[in-house]
Amino acid sequence: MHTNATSATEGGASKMPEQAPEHSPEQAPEQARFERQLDQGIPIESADWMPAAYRKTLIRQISQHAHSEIVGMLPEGNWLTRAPTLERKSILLAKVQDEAGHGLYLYSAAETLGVTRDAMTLDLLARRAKYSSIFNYPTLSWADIGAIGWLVDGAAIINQIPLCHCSYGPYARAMVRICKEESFHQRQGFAIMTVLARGTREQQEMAQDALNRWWWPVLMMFGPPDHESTNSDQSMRWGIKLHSNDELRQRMVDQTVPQAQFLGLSIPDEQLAWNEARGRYDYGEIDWDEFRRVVNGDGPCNEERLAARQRAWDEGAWVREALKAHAQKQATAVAAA
Ligand code: FAQ
Repeated sequence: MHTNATSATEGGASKMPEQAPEHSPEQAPEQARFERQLDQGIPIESADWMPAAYRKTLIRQISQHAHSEIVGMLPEGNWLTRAPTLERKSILLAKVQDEAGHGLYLYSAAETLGVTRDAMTLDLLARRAKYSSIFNYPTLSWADIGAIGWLVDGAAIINQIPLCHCSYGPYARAMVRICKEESFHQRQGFAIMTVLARGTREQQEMAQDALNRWWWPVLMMFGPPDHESTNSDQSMRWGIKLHSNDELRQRMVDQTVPQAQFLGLSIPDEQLAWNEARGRYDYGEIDWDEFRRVVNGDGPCNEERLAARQRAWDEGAWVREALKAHAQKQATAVAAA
């Protein structure tokens, strides 16, 4: 079993390439080439020289993104055995499996930066790495499955379409397929909400209750307000982030309000109003204390989510052992041939 407890982002991961400090005179040509690639929109590839801080930021963001996809299977997984029909169950099963695939593409993209998947997982389990705040909320009714697809996948698309054009090639390419699949996920969520919103009074109430509980946490998914976003400036200079947290959050509001109106549901925000001058919606204050609490481990389901990931890690130890033993056996056979 892999027990390396060093941090992936701190450079402790076993395969992290050695690099001299940034801007050393010997690396000026590489630095210049890197800057030129960014300016010309030429993707940075894993074999290219890159500043150590760029590599570290990518590992942080991509690994956290991968963890989010995997932890994100848990709230919906809760409803696989409770889906109302066989058709709904098979659709949900396919969606949850897609999220597993997204996690795998993203772990693979991060691995091209020289970090191991084991090191990333151990960072998550040791709470050194984050995952999206949204997955620390419970799924209390079937309508929550609709709300997750409609709103959480909807937010994910808004955040991730720009990432298809980010500066790091393997991340950008992984995002293309992920976004296509998220688009199906969003539609299936909206389809669930449509059925409920056109259903009995009780179903309409379920749909409204789900929207009430998910709306604000979904807006928090985009990260802290721009003036508190510690990574944005640098990540935007590097072309890792193409739009600010607040800009993407605003797009989410503008896109979702007409959809809620179509469903006959009300957004739980008394300050929500169309601003003619801006051509966008104004919306109310987000509870950033709640965001910070959830990100720092004190959300409704943080303990449960990490316990599930820890269990999967422990129970998967024999698979990792078996894979290693098989690889060793093959290497020995090749050496002997
Ligand atoms: N939750 O300086 P910034 C999905 C942290 S996938 C937790 O603005 P940055 C698919 C942030 O890490 C959803 N932590 O950070 C799906 C940083 O802390 P650090 C995940 C958050 O990186 C659907 C600190 O706050 N998507 O939904 C959050 O420039 C349905 C300061 O923030 C991605 O990961 C948060 N919400 O911008 C799956 C997309 N927000 O690391 C299953 C890729 C911020 O310095 C079911 N990631 N923090 O210690 C990104 O676009 C960016 O990383 C942001 C944050 C926009 C999330």
